[in-house]
Amino acid sequence: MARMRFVPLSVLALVGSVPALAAQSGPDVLIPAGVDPGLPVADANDNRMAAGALRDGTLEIGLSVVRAAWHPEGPGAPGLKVAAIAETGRVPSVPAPLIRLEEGTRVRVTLHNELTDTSVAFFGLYPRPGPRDSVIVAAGGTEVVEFVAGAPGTYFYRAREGPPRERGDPREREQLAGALIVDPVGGSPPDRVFVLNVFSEPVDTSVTPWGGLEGVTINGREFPSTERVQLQVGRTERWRVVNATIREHPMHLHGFFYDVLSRGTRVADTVYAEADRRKVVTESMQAFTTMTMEWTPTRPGTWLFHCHLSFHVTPRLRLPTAPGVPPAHHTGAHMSGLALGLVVAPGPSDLVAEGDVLRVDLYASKLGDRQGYRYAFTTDPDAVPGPDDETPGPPLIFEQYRPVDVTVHNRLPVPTGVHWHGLELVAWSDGVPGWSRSDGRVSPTIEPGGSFTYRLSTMRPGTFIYHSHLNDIDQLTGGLYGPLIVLPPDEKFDPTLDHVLTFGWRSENPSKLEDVELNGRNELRVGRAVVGQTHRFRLVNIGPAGQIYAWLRRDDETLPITLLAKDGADLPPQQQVTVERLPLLGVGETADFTWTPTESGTYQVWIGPALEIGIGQTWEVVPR
Ligand SMILES: [Cu+2]
Repeated sequence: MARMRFVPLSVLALVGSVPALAAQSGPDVLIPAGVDPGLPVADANDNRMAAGALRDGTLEIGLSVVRAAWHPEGPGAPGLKVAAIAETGRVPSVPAPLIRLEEGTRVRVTLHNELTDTSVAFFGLYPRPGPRDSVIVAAGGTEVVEFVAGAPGTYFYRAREGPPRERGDPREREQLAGALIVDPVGGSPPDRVFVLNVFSEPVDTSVTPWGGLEGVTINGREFPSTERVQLQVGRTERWRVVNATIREHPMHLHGFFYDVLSRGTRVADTVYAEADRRKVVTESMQAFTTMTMEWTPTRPGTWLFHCHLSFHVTPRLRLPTAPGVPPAHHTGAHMSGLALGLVVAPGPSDLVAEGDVLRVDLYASKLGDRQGYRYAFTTDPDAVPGPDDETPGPPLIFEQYRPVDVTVHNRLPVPTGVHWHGLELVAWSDGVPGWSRSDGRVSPTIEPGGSFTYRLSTMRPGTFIYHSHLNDIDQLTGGLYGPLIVLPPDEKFDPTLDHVLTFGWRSENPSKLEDVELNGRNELRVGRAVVGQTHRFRLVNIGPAGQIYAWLRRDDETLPITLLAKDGADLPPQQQVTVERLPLLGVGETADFTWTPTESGTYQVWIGPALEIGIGQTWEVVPR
């Protein structure tokens, strides 16, 4: 059996992107700060107001494509000269104007292409469920599209400049996209609509430092210029999230779980029956998909909802202040891109604590041995982790409801801060440096030589993650992460039956096996199992990007595994099903599954983006 293989193609498989094209018209696209290019300025669109007007039962909307100045980082910051969509006669916006109407309503959209040098193709203006359709508007031309809104759901429409795209040239121009919401007759419960848009030139330059010009936005703005969403303890939120981009985004909510009520594509929306809803802290949204999520803030404080892909929240996304000048690193603004700040007003907290506080010391240390420089967490102040140690950070195993004070001692040459991913905890301990706050306290940036004590709550048994939330690309690929396991009261961790598999990257641009790791290694110790025993695997994906599967295999055959939990929450019984492989797991996601061998022999647990790409662990199963 081939133990492992890792081919250069894996870069694409992991990043889910394409190689950057050569810069084409960068200087013509960038608007330096303070320069007025004489174009209409595109508004950020918060999607609270729908476009058009009802006349005799028909929704009439005019949409115009115009050249505009778009400032993803907010007014006053540099901007981009882009095509943008306006409701005819109004200022253009990113995202494009919201189209929202009731099921069965007729809509007439008059499309004006005010660009004189290129045609524009519109997509998504058709009844759902699909089929896909498009309409091309000639340069300077007008077309009318008329259709009847179909099934209620969360959809989007978009436009594209120019002739049909060529292969290998995705031309990230998804600032020309907006939400299309169809409400049931009588309307929907109150909600918010958040649209993800991306403009990039060249394509996906966030994977290379200061490589190009990007606008990577939620409702038209990059963090920290995105909206501060104001929330109340106990008031349920219903959000429709539209990924109108060609990139994948694992959307992570800090401090709370959310229920996924629907998932949609370009042509259809699937509204889940209650039994099929998912409870998650991270939901991976593939290109051109939508979701509806519902959650209730049950604790006050300042939180985040963001894409967990490090390249989509890096300050590298910022536009250069002048051509050829790297973007400034604003003090305290260590994130950018796809992040929304959430502010839950003061109110009661749902946290429960039982028993004495457990005190744990965690040391963030620099290692000099393996693969160049590495960071690691250790719980032993004198330990110098060696090549035989597994996982960059040791599994932290806690008991449900027992409060834990973890003091992080920073022995690195750089500042850091630790996020307790998936834990429902007090906001000031959530670990986003300078951001997570409540009760007059804030998670700090822990400077070299400094320390900070986080108070953890362990509200549910399951598999979670702790990881640096500062300079993610550097610190996650450096190794500042580890698994965190919460066990029900009085349950002991049994390493013979309970196995943690933590997948990460050692390079921000992996091209070979040594650039990724499972439990800090490329090759794992052989596991031992006995026929009839049930083994639990806890898979954590905490690279800066990429998506992985898990398979159980024997020779060339894949064998079934049983799903148990997602992101730390046990699946409801009807979702604990047997599958041929673990569903695709994005970064910031965890999944637990079980395997009960029925026959002796040699098996393999395979983790990676494909059956040919990844890292396997061999298992020897002996008769009972
Ligand atoms: Cu993303």
